[in-house]
Amino acid sequence: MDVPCRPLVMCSALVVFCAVVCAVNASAGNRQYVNEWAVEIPGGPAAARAIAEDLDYELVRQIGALENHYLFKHHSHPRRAKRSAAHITKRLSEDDRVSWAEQQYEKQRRKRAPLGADCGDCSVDKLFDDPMWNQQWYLQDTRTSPSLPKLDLHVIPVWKKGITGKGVVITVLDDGLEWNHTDIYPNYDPAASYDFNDNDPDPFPRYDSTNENKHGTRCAGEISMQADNNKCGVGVAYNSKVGGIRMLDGIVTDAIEASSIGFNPDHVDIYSASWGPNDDGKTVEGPGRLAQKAFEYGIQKGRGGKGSIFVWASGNGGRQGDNCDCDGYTDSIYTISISSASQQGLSPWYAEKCSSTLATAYSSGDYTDQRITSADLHNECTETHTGTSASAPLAAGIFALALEQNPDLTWRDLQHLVVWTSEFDPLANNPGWKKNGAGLMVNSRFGFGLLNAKALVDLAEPKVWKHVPKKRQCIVKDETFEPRALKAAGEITIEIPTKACTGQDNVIQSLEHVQMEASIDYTRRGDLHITLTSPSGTGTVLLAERERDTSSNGFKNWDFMSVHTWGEDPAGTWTLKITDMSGRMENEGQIVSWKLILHGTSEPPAHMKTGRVYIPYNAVQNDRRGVEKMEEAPTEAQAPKKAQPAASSPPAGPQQEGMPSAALMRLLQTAFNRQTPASKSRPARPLPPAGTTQEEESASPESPTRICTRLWTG
Ligand SMILES: *[C@@H]1O[C@H](CO)[C@@H](O)[C@H](O)[C@H]1NC(C)=O
Ligand SMILES: *[C@@H]1O[C@H](CO)[C@@H](O)[C@H](O)[C@H]1NC(C)=O
Ligand SMILES: [Ca+2]
Ligand SMILES: [Ca+2]
Ligand SMILES: [Ca+2]
Repeated sequence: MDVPCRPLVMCSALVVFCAVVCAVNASAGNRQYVNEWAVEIPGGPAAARAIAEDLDYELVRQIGALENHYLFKHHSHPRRAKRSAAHITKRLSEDDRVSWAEQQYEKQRRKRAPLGADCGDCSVDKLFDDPMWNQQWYLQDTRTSPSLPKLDLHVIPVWKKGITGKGVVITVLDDGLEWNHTDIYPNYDPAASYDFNDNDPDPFPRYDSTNENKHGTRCAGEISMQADNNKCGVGVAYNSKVGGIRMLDGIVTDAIEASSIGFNPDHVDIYSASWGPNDDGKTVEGPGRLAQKAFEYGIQKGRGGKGSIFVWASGNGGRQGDNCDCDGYTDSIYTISISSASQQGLSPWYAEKCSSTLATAYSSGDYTDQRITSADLHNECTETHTGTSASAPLAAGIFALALEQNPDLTWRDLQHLVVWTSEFDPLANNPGWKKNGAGLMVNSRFGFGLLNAKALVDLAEPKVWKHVPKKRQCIVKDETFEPRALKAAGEITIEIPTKACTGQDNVIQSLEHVQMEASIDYTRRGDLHITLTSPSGTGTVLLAERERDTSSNGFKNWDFMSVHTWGEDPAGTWTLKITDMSGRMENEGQIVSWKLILHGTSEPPAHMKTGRVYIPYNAVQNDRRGVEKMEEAPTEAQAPKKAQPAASSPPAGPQQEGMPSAALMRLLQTAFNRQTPASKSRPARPLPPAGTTQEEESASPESPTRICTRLWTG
């Protein structure tokens, strides 16, 4: 079997081999076709059965929630083939009863988890008896002094209000769920679960010697581990219901993705996905036709019409120079794309940058940083869950808390809540922050910042929250546009004046997402750099260079998506700029077409009528155990922040550089926590050399294979 190259293989010794061999692009030539066809049959199930019988197929099932879409398995075609069976597809499509058919092929999908070494614990209060609660630094305040920077996601105050995820259903789209794990079982929801790899209702993972399929169970545990049961740790939404969709342990096709994304959308509230196209730094891939339809269906019909919540890990390709702008799942306006920050409040080595990331949750960082605690296969526990894989479920858990507080939130309400309550301050010591024209701090590493569960849930309170106004869409294009040539060292600037559909129903005065749909031919795709500047002057990188992307395939109607201009008034002149600074003078190409799609509302949402106020995160009241309040001592750690231009920087202001003294404080905090007497069994590990924590861009990269091997053996 071709095990080393299955998309499921995680960062292991095999990666060395895999990095070379698996780096196929998604071009048709490399496809592995399977004996399954997705078929659209307007006549419904009876017609589907009849066609299947007539043409020698097994009717496997409807594809997710997509009416009239069915999965057929051919009886006499091989399970896998290099070539597509065009004659079979043709016969199907030419049947009068069929409106569309496509043979399914394998998609390269990777779990977003670099493997990690062991990590010890730190001593904190005993709110729960769970043995690993002490290690859950991202859920409770483990500071030993109020002068240290506050880290946690501010969840405890929400729990203290009695909000713990009750009545909210989350499913984890992954490699299975060990549902009888004793820290998960009481919250397990079979109605939110299915196995699309084996086509049965039981998502139990396949065990093997390397525990390859632990990922889904770990992600689910973060959300819904039981509290106070003396087992493992505590889930963010420990009274929510959690299910698993097993879909990564086998060949992933468009039909399987769509079935998973669209699974039981009237029952499931939140879908958490910590996987995506290869993070190899050279893939450009988005949802196929069916997966895209499944997203649209979920948004329109899911949760009784309020819209399914799709939470997506932004990707782990940082060290491969990858960039989530090229991942159509994180880049979708329908997904809430979540990135990671380390315990030191820094962007970790694996994180990707892009303009579609909405917010951030904690995860692993350098060696010395603590990681994420969860349930693990074989009824065990782990304290070493890592990567953006670990961040997305934390976010999903926080969103479950918001949905318990206010079940009427729409998918757009939730995105607005995230934008409006995420915190800049705990991540302020990173470069790349800018203030947009609506006064929102935003960064392509973190979106609008670190999730603040309490602020989000408080704002979602039904008596406070007003649904955001109806969504409008205004498309701006230039009918007279002629393709324009682009060369190395050249630059194309396209000015796009717009009234944002003023005078029409769909006038937009307050932006949500912006999409730039473009087709670009270029001899070396990875050398392109694309920016979009809004009328308010917010400059957004829509595409950054990717050294490994040597493809000459360009972009075909690719939707570059940005949230950076959220809340701005889009009327005025936008500027699209495409450059190539690679110095490779042989490069050439053209921009063939473009279309600017503005999403937003005709009036500003109620909560935005007064501006966003940013406060230092330490001043966010600490409710540890609900009794003590941290006094707010002015400290060295805060001092430099006050001096930062952050809150008053002009739109699209210059990047801020790291603040060594605060970074140092974080380092000290980490060191200090580790030296407390209660810390157990932590193998002595040196702190990273000074400097590595200050600026992650310079603390860079061994080759990916080296880091993987090192972590594997470490
Ligand atoms: C990928 O696509 C390019 C064309 O863009 C092609 O030359 C190449 O053979 C394909 N396969 C791999 C493995 O790169
Ligand atoms: C869960 O189910 C598996 C497979 O049936 C079994 O081997 C395991 O012992 C069960 N675990 C628990 C905690 O019951
Ligand atoms: Ca099964
Ligand atoms: Ca527990
Ligand atoms: Ca990626």
